[in-house]
Amino acid sequence: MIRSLLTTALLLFTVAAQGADKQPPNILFFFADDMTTQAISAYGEKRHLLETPGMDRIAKEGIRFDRCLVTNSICGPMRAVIQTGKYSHLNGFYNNSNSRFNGDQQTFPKLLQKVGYSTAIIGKWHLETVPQGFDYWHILPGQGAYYNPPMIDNGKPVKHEGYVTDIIGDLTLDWLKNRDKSKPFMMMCQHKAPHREWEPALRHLGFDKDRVYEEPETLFDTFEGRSKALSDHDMGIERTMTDRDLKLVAPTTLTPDQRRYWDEYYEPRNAKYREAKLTGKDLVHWRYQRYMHDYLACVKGVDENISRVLDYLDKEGLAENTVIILSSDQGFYLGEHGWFDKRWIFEESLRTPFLVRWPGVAKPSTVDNHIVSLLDLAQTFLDLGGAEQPADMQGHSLVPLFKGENPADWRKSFYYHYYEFPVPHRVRPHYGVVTDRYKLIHYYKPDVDDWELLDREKDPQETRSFYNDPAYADTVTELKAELQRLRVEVKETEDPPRLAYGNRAFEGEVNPPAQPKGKGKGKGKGKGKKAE
Ligand code: SGN
Ligand code: CA
Repeated sequence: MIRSLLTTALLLFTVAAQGADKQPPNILFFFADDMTTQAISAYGEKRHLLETPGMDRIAKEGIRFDRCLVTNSICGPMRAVIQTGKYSHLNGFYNNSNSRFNGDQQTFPKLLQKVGYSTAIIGKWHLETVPQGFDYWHILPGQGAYYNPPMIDNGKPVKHEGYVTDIIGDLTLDWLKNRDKSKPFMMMCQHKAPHREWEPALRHLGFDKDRVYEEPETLFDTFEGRSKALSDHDMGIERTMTDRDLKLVAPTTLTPDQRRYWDEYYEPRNAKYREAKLTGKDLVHWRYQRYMHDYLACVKGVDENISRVLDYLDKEGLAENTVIILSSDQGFYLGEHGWFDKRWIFEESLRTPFLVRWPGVAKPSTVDNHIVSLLDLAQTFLDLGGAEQPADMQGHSLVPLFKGENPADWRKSFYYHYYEFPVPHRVRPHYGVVTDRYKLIHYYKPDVDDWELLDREKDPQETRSFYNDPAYADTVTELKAELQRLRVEVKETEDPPRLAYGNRAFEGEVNPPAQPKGKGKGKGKGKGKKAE
């Protein structure tokens, strides 16, 4: 109680210090699911896969962080890390298969509410239990659907018509327009796209005019000399992609009108594909092209909806006092190592996009190379809001970096731990230490006990392990000591827990009850819209 009075007093003091008319900054957090740096033009991907003017605008008017890392490269777990500012072993949410978020624990939105913020979350939540700490929540149950998605509006099941990314954009704008204007806001606008099965807005089908995308150099990685953990994966373009992924069958959620539009684009192309009877590498080449069209079209939808919201902030004079942060729950493989999906400690899925705009504070067109993490977000949000940062949170506020400072004691190494196995994708649990140059990795169960050392300077594609190379013996010794130091620091000193294997499907409380046929339609705000 005393603490909360003190924080309120601090907030009032901050308001006074900034001038009576200036509130603490609003925070607008754009989040996407599985959106990787290779798909954002501001990150300068060699393959030039897509133009993203909306996101690029944030980078141009602010800071592009080049080494924002995740602690556990998968969806639910990273969302729990963001809520709590704690690693999975302390917040209790290890994996998508068996975990449920304990919403009674300390989270940043609850603490922001206490210092007078209005808080909202719209879009993908994926933490199974009911969101806490939000004045307004309007979320997708579970993974959500791309077309005509059911959603849950503050506990009430609703059915929207249209395309999920546009609906989340609309709901975000509606909330911004109707919010309590006497308070600063913290809005989490969380897109489902571009998550598998990468289903684009109908208006974006064929957006690339059948362009042929350059392939990554490691599309046919053989994993020679690597742990069995890698070669035994189940996330390959060749091995794992399904007819649904490849749009050889249509989703069941389309209306008949939408389905006609869909077939018009895919059917002639699919007919050609069937005729060609591709096998081996030719089949992988074809699948890669189809994957790129669909994934990138989904990102294009996200980009357009970010632009819409940025334009609204400009129009309303809100841009000036709103900190924009854009990120994703992890990176993603766009064919590197022959993969899609995420999970690994390797660069494409360890690193996640992180763009920040803070007019008048963050210097435009800056690139920052500090090792930062989504683990830092809770404290960053609290710091921005003038709230106290609880001592048991495990990150660091990024506000000094936003201001262009270069703290001498900033982290030089980072601890990572992934747990989910065997389904989906058969990626064996592993933990490790990451520095600017190296990664030391331990794949520890159930049927492997392998170490690898990666040297990004010598081998940027991460196709070799130097662990058994005598020239690296000292490096291995030093990194093992650093790994142990970090495990003590983050309080994961026990042997990794033996989590139950298996993929129990969850029916969380936030999943709406099944609706009788013909009922519950058209109740949502996206009513009457086409999925385009
Ligand atoms: C689904 C996907 C997987 C994906 C997980 C986790 N299969 O199971 O490919 O790895 O979600 O994704 S799908 O065929 O149902 O799309 S996450 O973003 O929630 O972590
Ligand atoms: Ca994800």
